[in-house]
Amino acid sequence: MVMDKVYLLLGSNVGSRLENLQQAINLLQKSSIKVLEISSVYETAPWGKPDQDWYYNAVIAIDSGYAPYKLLEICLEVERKLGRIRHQKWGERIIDIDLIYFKNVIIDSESLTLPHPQISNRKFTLMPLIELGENRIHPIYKKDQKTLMEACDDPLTCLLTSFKLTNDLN
Ligand code: PH2
Ligand code: MG
Ligand code: MG
Repeated sequence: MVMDKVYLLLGSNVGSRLENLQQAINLLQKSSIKVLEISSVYETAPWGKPDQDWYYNAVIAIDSGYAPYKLLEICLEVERKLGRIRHQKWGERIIDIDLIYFKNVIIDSESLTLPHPQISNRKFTLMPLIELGENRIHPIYKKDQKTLMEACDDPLTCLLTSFKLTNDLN
């Protein structure tokens, strides 16, 4: 059932953006994370800090036996392996892997907030998310993804591309 899934948002706006997203999927799978579904890739205007290049964003649904903090650690490790250096909040990045939903878990701690606190403010998150499950209910707002999208006033462009990401490691 869709509520049992874990959703990650991938983003890149530095270097070979498509390749960076694919490498992130490959490395997650090498860390024993099963990638079940992959959304389309969107080319998206930078949110939060306009003077940077456009992003490629995609959402993946995964099946991980890991608990939330362990999964977070693995995502950060994959970001490091791909050469991410943290400069500025909302600034440019080779790769960003964010936990969006972890089943129906709600956490609000220093290092992790679940669901991701910005879901309902970002079209670049909602558009790929809707592809993988528009009926999924946000455990705090109690609204489905389509309703969140209709209420979202993010004006930034989100272009559907025809690029494909794969979970096939060969
Ligand atoms: N990530 C950010 C800041 N701004 N803008 C877009 N379009 N896509 C992102 O993934 C993104 C962003 C911080 O994580
Ligand atoms: Mg992010
Ligand atoms: Mg992040």
